[in-house]
Amino acid sequence: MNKSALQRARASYMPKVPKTLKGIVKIQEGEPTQSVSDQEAIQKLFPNTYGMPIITFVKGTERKTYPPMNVGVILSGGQAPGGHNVIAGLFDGIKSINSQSRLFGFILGPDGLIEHHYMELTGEVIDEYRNTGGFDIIGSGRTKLEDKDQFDKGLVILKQLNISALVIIGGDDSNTNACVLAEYYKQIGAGVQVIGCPKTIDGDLKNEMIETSFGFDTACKVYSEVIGNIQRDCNSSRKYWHFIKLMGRSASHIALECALQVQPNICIISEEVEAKNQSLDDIVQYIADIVAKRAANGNNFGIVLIPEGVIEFIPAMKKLIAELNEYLAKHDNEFKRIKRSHQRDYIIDKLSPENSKIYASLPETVARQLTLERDPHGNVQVSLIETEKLLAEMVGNRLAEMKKTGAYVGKFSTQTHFFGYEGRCAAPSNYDADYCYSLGYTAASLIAEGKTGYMSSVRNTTAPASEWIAGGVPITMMMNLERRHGGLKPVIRKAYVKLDGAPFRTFAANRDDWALNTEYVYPGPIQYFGPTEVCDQPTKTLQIEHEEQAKNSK
Ligand code: FBP
Repeated sequence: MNKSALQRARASYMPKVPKTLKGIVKIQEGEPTQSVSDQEAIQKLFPNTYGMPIITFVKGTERKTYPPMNVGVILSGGQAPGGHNVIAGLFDGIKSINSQSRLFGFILGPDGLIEHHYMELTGEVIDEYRNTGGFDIIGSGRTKLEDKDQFDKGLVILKQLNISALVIIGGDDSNTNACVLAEYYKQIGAGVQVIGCPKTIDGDLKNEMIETSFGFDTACKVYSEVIGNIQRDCNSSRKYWHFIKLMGRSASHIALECALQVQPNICIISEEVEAKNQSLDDIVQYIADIVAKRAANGNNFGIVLIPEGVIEFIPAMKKLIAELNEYLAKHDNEFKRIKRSHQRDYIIDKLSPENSKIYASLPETVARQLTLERDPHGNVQVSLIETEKLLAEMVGNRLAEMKKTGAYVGKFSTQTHFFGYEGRCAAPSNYDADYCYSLGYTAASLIAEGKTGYMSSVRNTTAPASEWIAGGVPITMMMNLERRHGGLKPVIRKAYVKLDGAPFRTFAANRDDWALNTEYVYPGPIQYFGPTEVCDQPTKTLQIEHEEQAKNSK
């Protein structure tokens, strides 16, 4: 494999780990736990894995011996920086527990388990991937592991390879399924433990015990670097408004974190849009008013950050999308027979008056995206809707109207961007390299202690890594019942931006100032070598949350 100079130097980086994971480790078990809600129902669904205690690993004195273990690992869902280090930590962890242990990777996500595609991850393979971005060591996939038939097929290969524990590295859905699998294998006495690891750049797999999902730190730093570069360009030529859409399928954690890092003129937060029942028109007017105010001060430039999922948080758009989904699911063939140039009018004619009016007001391109791009479940793929172009165009139209009444005097030229894939496979920051390695190493200790249905957890991560707290959280503890595909299902509760949380409040307290005054911060690229205050900083979100917790606990 050809490597860049940085890759070669970075390969020898030794991730920092909690001091309790070094040397002799002892397990400490807390009180029995409960799910976040719907306790009775969740307990019924998970009789074998419900109510287990939270686990913390502490320094031990007595060296125990463990038999060798064969462990399987799966990468599930979207890529996130640091996945390779979870696998490296897991490998080093099981080897330190017993040097005869072996690690097998299932290829291209859960499909690898079901279809029996795997490879042994030897020391030689692992060394090629230490501290690198991407999931390419074994690849990832989005197949959902949720049927008994899949579980049984998987068990055949697990038994063949003598694998006694499976580690699933994934987001909220994949970890929910990991728990269902753990419960099933325990119930049938399969002799296979299942451990989850919290992954997603979206940052929406977090709770009291899981501070952050891995990859969020690096992805946000990559986006903030390029947004900062654009801000500087923007402040140099002073002639463009940049509309920047940021990945994050649903929750706005990425947009909020980037806003805290770069201090843009505008950042839309989907959760606030929903809470205030805002319409598309309200968002357009909000942006147009700021553009007009800046123009009045002679500033015909600025930066707008838009979370990827905002469209679905606009209550009226949500209703429109729901009606479109349902209508097109039933009349797909008929719709496809309509001439392209007549499709828009066809839809306007078929929708309810309220939704028809909204649909008719959308620019041609977005109206088309709403009807054409559908996922395998028949839903509009909101991530493909070019919200940044939609808003830039609609704000331009609004400003033209305002110009007529004298409410706006200025020039409005736009550039649009979408940052998502650029950050998902970046080389992990020190934070993610350390955090991921520790998560993998912790998973190995959970396996050695015979645990199943747990998520690997590493906390206190705003402190130096040596002080981090490693352990395990029962996955059932994070669950509640949610309506999915028409029925109630047990799922890990997704974490959205809390409007009363300290990170959002910090943003809200500053945004009017950032809107009118140009207060840009230019974070620059992630640094891998250098002083700790440059290389090891966690996200602003995490820092602000921890500062508030510390204040409240005084
Ligand atoms: P995960 O939740 O699986 O980690 O994926 C997150 C994400 O990166 C979203 O931010 C984005 O909307 C989506 O994946 C894109 O999916 P795909 O890689 O299938 O295009």
